Amino acid sequence: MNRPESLASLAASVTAPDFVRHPRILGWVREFAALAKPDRIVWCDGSEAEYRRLCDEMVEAGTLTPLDPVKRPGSFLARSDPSDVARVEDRTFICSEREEDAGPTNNWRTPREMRATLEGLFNGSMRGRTLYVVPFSMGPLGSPIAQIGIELTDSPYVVVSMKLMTRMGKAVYDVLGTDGAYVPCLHSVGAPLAAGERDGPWPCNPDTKYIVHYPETREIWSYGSGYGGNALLGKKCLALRIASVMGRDEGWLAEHMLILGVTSPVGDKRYVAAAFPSACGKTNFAMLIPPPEFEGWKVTTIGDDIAWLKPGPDGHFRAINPEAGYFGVAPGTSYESNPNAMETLKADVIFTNVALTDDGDVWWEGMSKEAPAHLIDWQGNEWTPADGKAGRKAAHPNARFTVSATRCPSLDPAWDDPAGVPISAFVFGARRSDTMPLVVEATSWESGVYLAATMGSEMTAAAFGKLGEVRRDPFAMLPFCGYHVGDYFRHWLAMGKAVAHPPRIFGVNWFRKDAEGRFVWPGFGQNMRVLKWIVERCAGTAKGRPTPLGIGPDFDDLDWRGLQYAPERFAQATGIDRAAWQRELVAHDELFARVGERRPDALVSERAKLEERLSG
Ligand code: TSX
Ligand code: MN
Repeated sequence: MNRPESLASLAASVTAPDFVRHPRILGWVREFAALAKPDRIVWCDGSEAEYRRLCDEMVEAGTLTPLDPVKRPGSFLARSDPSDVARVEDRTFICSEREEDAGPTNNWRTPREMRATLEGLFNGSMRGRTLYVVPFSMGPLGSPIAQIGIELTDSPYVVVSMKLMTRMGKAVYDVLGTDGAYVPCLHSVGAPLAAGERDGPWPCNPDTKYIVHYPETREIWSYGSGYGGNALLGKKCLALRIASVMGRDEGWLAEHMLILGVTSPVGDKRYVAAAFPSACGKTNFAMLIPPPEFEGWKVTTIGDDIAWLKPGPDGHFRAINPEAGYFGVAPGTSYESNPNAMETLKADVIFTNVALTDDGDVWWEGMSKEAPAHLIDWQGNEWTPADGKAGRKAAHPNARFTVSATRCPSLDPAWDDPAGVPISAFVFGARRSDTMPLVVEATSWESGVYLAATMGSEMTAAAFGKLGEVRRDPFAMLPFCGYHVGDYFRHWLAMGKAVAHPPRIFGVNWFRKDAEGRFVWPGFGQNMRVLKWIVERCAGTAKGRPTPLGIGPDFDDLDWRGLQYAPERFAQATGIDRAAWQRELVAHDELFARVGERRPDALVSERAKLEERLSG
């Protein structure tokens, strides 16, 4: 951004408050302000007063609707522009110097070309708006595993969302001191206001969107969208795409994983990190409540989406949740599927694109069996159950809640521990009606990496590919890996040797179906039976038997107290269909062909061993 002429005019007028003692940050803000030309600059301090003031201003502007202060205290509804409802994967770019470093699964442009394009778009993009300077820590403040980012944005919705989702505020500048490292994040909704022009409730750019990552210089530039993963740059952009590159370079892991704690009745506590693609109920699993028969067993939540793991001094991976809140899919969330989430959502929530009830509360598909007799839908239109029967949804299927983790009843006491928690097991799950058994333990680190690399999930929405089709999603990282996926597999293989005690690796599948198309596993809280087997395998106290896919439990190896579950049903949930697995191996080959030359030989060898075991 070399624009000395504009710099000269605006730069001098930009000053930082006392809590910013970092000349590079001031220089960067000055430079970007000279380009984007906001009407004013606000240096956010992260205070409650600031949060309330911004919410009030957004109510005034029509961006937020306050919900009923008794039914949903401290909560708001936002309706996005109907064109700005999800991440935009085809507009997401990894701009490494060389195309081969972005790999076959990412969109790529040269940094030079992309910078020129975006500097053109950012030029004047904040006219009539406020530029907010948002300091945030991904992970506990000052943790050796945490990273700091600063987002410059013209969206107050982004500021309040960052307050809920990250450790946001002036304490970040104390960690940075006068010269600390941070990830610079630029964000504009791309909707400048002409003099006197009235703003809409959800400004964005309907025609032009770019979500851009520069992995070598660790920068993020986002233009045109105000929505979630496109605009809250700490989450998918920093904590996954940029952090995955940092992890590769520095010897750690940034993963699309929940982290949960399991405590046994005798107080043995273990932590599990688990990766699932979308539509597998990741948040539900992170907040699982054990069935009543599992008295004394407790599941606690560290995080529901992202895990950062570094080799610890004790030879175990130590993990933190870089986030401080949940940005979860609302539809399908209910007291049946996730009571802890429902309790979390009782107050201090920003809902986006859910339906509004007549009494000032929210509703979404799956919250209750019966829909209310009358609603305002996510686009602000009248809605009755007849519209639902005609296929019009009251809430957008990707409607979201944004809420602080501190509201979650199952929040783990160590969730904010700067040292992180030791991880005993990695779990990889996906939605498969066939092939993948209920649970299997990999017999080696390499076979576990193969299992994770070849993960595939059946699509439940037509958003990506066809309904029911299997979409390969290695490590659930396909849209989130900031570099070549073959190098990512190589990094995982190497990380097994970076610690004396690597976690055991498991595969799970809650979604097997029988010949009639019915789910064979009850799922939800009953998954505790599988989780118990997993942590007891780690402790060395649970039995299992070798199968072609790894170690699997026999019927008697799981705890069935309180559940009538026939051994025949269990056989359906765990059986290995060799013909289906032959087709699966072909699909693995297609994936590895796509990965190309950089696929590690160790995975080719794992594939050969798997085929041999399946035909043996
Ligand atoms: O979240 C889910 N989990 C994980 C919970 C800890 N879901 C919802 C997925 C959509 C996001 C599940 N759906 C799970 C599951 O374990 N299992 C299923 C499939 C299923 C659906 C309904 C039933 C059973 C299984 N109903 C009855 O058995 C009555
Ligand atoms: Mn996610």
